[in-house]
Amino acid sequence: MLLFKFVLLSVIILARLARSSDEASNGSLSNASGFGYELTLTGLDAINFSIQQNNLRTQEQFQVLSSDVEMLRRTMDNVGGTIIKHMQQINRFGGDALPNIRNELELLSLNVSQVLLDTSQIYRVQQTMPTTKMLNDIILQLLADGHRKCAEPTHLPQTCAEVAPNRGSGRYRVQPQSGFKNAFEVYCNQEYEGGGWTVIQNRYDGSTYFYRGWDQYETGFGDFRGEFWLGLKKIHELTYAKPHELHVVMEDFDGSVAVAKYSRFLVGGPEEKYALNSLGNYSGNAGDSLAPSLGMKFTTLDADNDSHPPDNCAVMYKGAWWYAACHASNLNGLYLKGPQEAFATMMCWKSFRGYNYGLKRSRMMIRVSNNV
Ligand SMILES: [Ca+2]
Repeated sequence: MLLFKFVLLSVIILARLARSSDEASNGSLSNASGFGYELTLTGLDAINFSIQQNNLRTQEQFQVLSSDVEMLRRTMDNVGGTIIKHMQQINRFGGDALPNIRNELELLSLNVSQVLLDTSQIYRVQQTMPTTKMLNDIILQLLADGHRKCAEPTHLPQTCAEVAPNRGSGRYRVQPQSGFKNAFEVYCNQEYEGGGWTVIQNRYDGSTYFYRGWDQYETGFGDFRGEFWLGLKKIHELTYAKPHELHVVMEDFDGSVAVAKYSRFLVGGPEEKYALNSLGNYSGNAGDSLAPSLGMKFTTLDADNDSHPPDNCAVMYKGAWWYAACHASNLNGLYLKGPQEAFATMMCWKSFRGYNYGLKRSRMMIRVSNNV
């Protein structure tokens, strides 16, 4: 009974621990919540082990008592047989057989007392059995809950800015708005200007084809280890969850690097055709060739949302962009190397190398901005 009370008390304490751990994970999302769960699970494992041991002991005890009862039943059968034998002796020999019969009866009385004692013990064990099973069920349920909660990610960074700088550049799962938006994978650049940058576009050798349709530009394509486009939906979610700045870092085939910086980069949602709703202030040495795109919807070869009535700018200039009628930059255009006779169909930035030059490298990176 004492053991039962101890186990029940432990379960209550651990349930409270689990609940307070829940509250912690909903609140500050600190490491302490994970630690609390580990503590809870360790405690639950210990109790579960203890319960199983107790259960085993009870079952063993029950088996021993059952065999004792069986043995006593046989003894009583024998005694019954002996009484009948002595009754026959009394009938045959009279009072001479009485002392023997009295001894047999005393033995029988002792055995019956023992049987009664053992039976009441068995009854008590049986009474505790459902309680043990009930506790086992509670423990198993708590353990299952604990394991489920541990399997779920308790905290993902909202953006690359929350990834510790010393973890280096690479792929990370982010959740722009905790508990509301879906989590997804991004590539974080941790070297450029202090790190914390989410790369939304990366091109440097033309290995990935960029002249693609709406669905591809919406969901993203390419490979984080190489060239890629992150995807308009993710860019929208990131820039709406928190204010972001945009840096466009470009390089030509002569080794010159130019940067265009925008203080507030904001891309609308699907109902706005991922319009470029804000750019903020421009700075840098590449010149502002994104200005004509401000307020424009995104256009792809199969979705004409530009302000050029007769034609689709994406088809005319072999890219996908926030075209107006049509552009001063075309960073998703064809990968053509250096000077070209072709006009503005390549990956170009008008104020850096003009409309007839295919750039070597283009990287568009966004980072949470504190200057808004
Ligand atoms: Ca058009």
